[in-house]
Amino acid sequence: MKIEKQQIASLNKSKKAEHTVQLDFALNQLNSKGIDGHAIIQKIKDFQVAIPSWALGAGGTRFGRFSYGGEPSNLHEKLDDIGILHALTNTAGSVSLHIPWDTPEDYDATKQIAASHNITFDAVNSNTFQDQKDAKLSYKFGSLSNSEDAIRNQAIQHNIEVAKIGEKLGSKSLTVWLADGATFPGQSNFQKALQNTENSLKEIYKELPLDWRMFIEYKPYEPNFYSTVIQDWGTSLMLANSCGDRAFCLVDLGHHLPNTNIEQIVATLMLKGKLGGFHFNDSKYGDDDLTVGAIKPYALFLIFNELVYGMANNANNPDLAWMIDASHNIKDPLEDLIQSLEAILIAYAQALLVDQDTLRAAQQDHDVVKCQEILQDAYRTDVRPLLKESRLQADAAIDPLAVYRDLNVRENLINKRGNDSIASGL
Ligand code: PSV
Ligand code: MN
Repeated sequence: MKIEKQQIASLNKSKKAEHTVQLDFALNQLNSKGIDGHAIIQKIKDFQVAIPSWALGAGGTRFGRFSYGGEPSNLHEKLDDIGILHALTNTAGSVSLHIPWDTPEDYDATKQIAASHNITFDAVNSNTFQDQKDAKLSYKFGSLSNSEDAIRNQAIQHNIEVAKIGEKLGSKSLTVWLADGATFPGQSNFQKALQNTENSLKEIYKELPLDWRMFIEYKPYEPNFYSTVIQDWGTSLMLANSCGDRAFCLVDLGHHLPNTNIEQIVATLMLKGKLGGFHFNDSKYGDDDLTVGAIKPYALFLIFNELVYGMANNANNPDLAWMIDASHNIKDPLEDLIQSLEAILIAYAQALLVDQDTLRAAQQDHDVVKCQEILQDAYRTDVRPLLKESRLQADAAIDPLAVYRDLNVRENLINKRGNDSIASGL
């Protein structure tokens, strides 16, 4: 299914009058504070978030999985779904492939379909957290950290292969996330596991094309419950530094112990020019993979405040690879992704409103009350009319969720693909 611009334009018509009133109000409000709302609209319009190829079907937990119906059962259908998201939102302009779940069979056809939806290929993700069908050796006790040379080597070769696949599609980065660790004390030697991981990552890094980046993702626990080899940002930074200039840390919002100050981590990594990738989701307890902004929207805003500050002040930090990394267990995955994109853009736009100069002056004066007022004034501003306008200007939907429902997208997908098609992934 492909959504035509014309269909969106005609549904936009009914929302236009109300939108114009709300936009005028928002622009005037910003204008009175000396903020150019149009510049913010442009920045929102330019912001693109990669959609992971594994997030277009229903996710699940270890207790079960409930299919959604109409799920894409191959890569091309997944690209079609991202095309729908991009047509509606103008924010989902790239895909992040997980290999081997979504290895292309016909590269030209895959590239053609992606191009027809204006979708580019973002970071490719390797997978050494599962044993693949034809695998000779098992990752049950680790991959890049494994104590056995042959297993480490298999995992290294897989990562190199994933980069080769990405190269054929125009990707420019490889994300490595390891499930390696230990479930029980004494199970593995911490020092040797870390050393093996460092050596393995260096081997992979050495083979990457010179215009590629490597992102090293960290996570404190799960699937191993006692220890994880790359457990935190410090370990990730240490490994990135030892690999070289084109290796960076990747922050996944769900990969922190409760109450971790993620905004401070972001600031630290950007100061050092070492933040490369970012995975969005939200959580209450652990790596819950819930819709970003659903549980802690203020924390998301504070994180974006540091990201915006870093993007303006840390020229040594590269442009970030943004990606949604959530699991859609009970909601329609496409609706959930639309909600995610909205939450991301809201937090981004609010962070753009922060008056950095006044904040700096208030910090210098140790005026703590004023500092808080500045942040909360930005956070409490309704920026949704700016998001709507950015979409309207890009021929996307003023209200993507409403258009999605008005066009009966899910019903159409079910009619075409059936009720029990299953998307690959977790
Ligand atoms: C691991 O929890 C993770 O966040 C990594 O990014 C994986 O690639 C992704 O989820 C999907 O399994
Ligand atoms: Mn992730």
